[in-house]
Amino acid sequence: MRYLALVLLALYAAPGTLQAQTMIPSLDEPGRKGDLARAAKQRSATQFDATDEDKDGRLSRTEVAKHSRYLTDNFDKLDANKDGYLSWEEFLGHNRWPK
Ligand SMILES: [Ca+2]
Ligand SMILES: [Ca+2]
Repeated sequence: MRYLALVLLALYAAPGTLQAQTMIPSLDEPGRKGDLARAAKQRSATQFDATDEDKDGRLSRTEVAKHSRYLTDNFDKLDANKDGYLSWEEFLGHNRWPK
């Protein structure tokens, strides 16, 4: 489960090209693609919420360091607006799945 989420994250977080964005199925897409998107979003949300210990809706470097090697190693790359926190969208690497 965790592995799949990371693979999806790694795939989708790859340099945020327009193409990568459009490859992400939207949550209301019917059928298998939508099912996968909804399941992946659910898993991502669970991981995000578990990591967001102070529940301020964003992930600090400290929170990330306790929970994810991947996010720790890629923090600077993922922190698109360089505010020192990962938002839900930055965590996902796209903005097609509103939280
Ligand atoms: Ca937080
Ligand atoms: Ca940020």
